[in-house]
Amino acid sequence: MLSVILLLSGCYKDDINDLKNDVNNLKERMAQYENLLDVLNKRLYVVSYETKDGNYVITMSDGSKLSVRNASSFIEIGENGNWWIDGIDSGNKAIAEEGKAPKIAIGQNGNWFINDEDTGVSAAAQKGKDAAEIISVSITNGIMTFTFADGRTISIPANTPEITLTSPNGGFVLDKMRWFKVLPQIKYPVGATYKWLVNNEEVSSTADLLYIFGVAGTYNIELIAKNGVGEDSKTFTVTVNEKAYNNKITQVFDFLPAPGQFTNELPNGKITDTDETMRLKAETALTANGMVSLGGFGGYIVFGFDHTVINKEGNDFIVLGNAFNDWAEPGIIMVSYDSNENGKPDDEWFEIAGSEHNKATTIKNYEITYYKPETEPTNLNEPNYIRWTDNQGATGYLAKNQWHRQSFYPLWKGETLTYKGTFLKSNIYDKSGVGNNWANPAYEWGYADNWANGDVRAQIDISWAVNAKGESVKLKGIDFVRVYNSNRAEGGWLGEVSTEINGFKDLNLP
Ligand SMILES: [Ca+2]
Ligand SMILES: [Ca+2]
Ligand SMILES: [Ca+2]
Ligand SMILES: [Ca+2]
Repeated sequence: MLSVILLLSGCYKDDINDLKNDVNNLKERMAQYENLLDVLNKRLYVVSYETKDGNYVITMSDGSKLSVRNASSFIEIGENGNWWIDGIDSGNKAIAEEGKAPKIAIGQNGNWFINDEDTGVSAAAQKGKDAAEIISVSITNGIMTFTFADGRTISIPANTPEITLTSPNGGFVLDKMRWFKVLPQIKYPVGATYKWLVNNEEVSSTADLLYIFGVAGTYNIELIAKNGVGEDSKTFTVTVNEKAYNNKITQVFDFLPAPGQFTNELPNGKITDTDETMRLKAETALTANGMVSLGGFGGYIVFGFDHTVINKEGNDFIVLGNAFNDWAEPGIIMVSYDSNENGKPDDEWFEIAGSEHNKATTIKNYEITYYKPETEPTNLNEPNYIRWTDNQGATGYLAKNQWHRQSFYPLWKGETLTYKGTFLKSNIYDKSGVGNNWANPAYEWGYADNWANGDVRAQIDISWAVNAKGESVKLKGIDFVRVYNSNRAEGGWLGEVSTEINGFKDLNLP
């Protein structure tokens, strides 16, 4: 190759000397790049460095020495974690997934190649640009950075991540179906990836572990932290004890029905009641397998259990209601877990996205306001009973019906009540055609008080949960459930569509 160039050039001696010098320069530069590449590819780390005759001599973890004086083309790890070449994002990740180091090489055309792909960036010196001197070497957070006179830098991981994890003598002990949280301290976390193994099965890829054991036993846990330099790991054991739980609602945190024919009846409500006495009444009813009604659109309840409901493969729970053939009163189910560990439902909520979630007729962020009637009507079937307006520009009245003589408006509340949520278009229709037999067929799946409790379509999979942005989330378990009525509809003498709740069944428990 060289001889061909020399023969073709066939020029004066000076030119040939210049050319020789150029070639020698190129060779030197290439040798320096080869050294750098070697370091990057082998994922070595720096043990020491010194300055010698204007060069930086860096001793690597395998004992090899790297001498760097200047460079005119360089590689660094950018803030986005990609390899950057001469200030250009190559689009290739520097921190390899699955622990596989990216392959970096100079190709036959003189360009940088990453994972056998030509980046189109020349590794050779750029014309008219002087080679820059290294002016400083620093180590911060396990990253060694060489800074050149022109401000450019090369960064190399200098340390393996180090895990510090304090586990009690004899390991961790807890009951089954409880959150297990481990927050290790990581020294040199830059660019580190994590792997948590429970009995050799990978369960998490975050630095912290949030896990829940469904079955009693002894478990081996391992955390592996890895970066380009190397890896550290820690192992410990967790003893999970057997424990008997109640398969039912054990706590009601919040209860506010919307106006409806069972409001003030299921449970009983009086003008002297408060939010707290009503919460307690709902809790008393539901912990004794009684029933509460949520009233018209938006009426809600928030409840919890004496254990965490695990998201296992397939369906996980049923919110029990009183749906029967052709009479569904679908409630939207929200779920949450106690991420701040205070035992209260003040954490992020996720909606169980049932069969209606993405339908064109579904209205997200629906709001309805009900107005307290000034007096109770003398007509026992007063059609213009409780006025409502919504944020879609609609208005109307909830009708009174003779089967329920009490006030339909929550007696312990003020002049107006506003409820928010996702509005689902009701399936209600007049089956008889003459107004004496109404049907509200169930939605396909994913709601409360929709299918009969024994029907598999009443079962809920926690994996259907979505966040406020509508993105699917894979929760490991839930501690809290919120149900609200999703329909604003009336079926003649049957009254308004109002979700009933009379319990909860965790499909993990007997
Ligand atoms: Ca599941
Ligand atoms: Ca909480
Ligand atoms: Ca009802
Ligand atoms: Ca019902």
